[in-house]
Amino acid sequence: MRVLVTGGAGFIGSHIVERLVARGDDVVVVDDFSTGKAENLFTGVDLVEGDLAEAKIAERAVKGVDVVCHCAASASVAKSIVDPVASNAANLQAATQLLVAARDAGVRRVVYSGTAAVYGSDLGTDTALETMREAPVSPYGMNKLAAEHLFRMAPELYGVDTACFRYFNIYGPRQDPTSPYSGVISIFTAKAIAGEAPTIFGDGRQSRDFCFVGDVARANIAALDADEPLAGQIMNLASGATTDLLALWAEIRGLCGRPDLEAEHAPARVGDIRDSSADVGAARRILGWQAEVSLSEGLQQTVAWYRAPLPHS
Ligand code: UD2
Repeated sequence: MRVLVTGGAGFIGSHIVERLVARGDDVVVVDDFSTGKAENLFTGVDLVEGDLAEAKIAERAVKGVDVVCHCAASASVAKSIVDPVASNAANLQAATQLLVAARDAGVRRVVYSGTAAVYGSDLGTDTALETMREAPVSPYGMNKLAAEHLFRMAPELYGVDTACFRYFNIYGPRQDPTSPYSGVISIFTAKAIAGEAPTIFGDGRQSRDFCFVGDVARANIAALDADEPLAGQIMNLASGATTDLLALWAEIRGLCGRPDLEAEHAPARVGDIRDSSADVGAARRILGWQAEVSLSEGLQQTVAWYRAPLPHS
């Protein structure tokens, strides 16, 4: 099977590529290296370098391809607020261009990496269910929701089967800790290893559903492999368990051998949501998928990788 992974040099995309290569699929990656990294590429994988929002890049990428995992995105909420035009291009225009190219090339299925940001901040303490009304509060969430709608319509309009994931807080090896908006686990781990105090925004009692990247890659493969049409169905991808930041930091500093390292506290981030939890029934019903890696197991693997990033080929 020839599989295109858009954003395949990025954090989540590279984990999908790793699994596809391991089982002998023919893989092509399209990446513009805006956040992807050359060291995340695997040997034996074809590369199309460029911006998927350009028709000729999308057309080259889908040539001869059976199925697609669409992971390419500009994933920063904060950056999208500063530059909504760039977010629109990376998150919506690129998706549209990809879908048109996929339709014209006779691609069988596209699996879309969407986001929990589509739910917005008015969930309160409710558990996010795919049927709830979406209310994004950033250009990022809005663009990702619009692209999700497009992929939901694609089976009907274009005869391209699709599945739409909504990722919660994904973490694991290869997540870049260097931006202030990097995932909190990558930041806390890098800080603990360096013996530096991280900053906890707010009282640290806010909670998130953290899901290990290997589980996310496995869900993508299950969607690629599904025998039945997936017909644009939406599925939260999350572990089904939540943790607050104080407990998270306690676990990470322990694993890093810094049990006494105290975090600094700063005011809560503007727009930060208090609690984020996911209903995980849809992915189980549709794909038979559920998260398998517990937070402590995933954190161990993550800490080990940040201590000694493994080269791969
Ligand atoms: C996640 C997604 C985001 C969007 C959003 C939707 C990630 C990395 N981001 O944002 O793309 O989908 O969910 O709701 O998955 N924090 C600290 N100290 C730090 C960094 C973060 O206290 O140095 C806090 C932060 O204020 C927040 C929590 O940790 O309360 C998680 O932050 P995050 O940036 O990892 O993810 P989140 O949930 O804001």
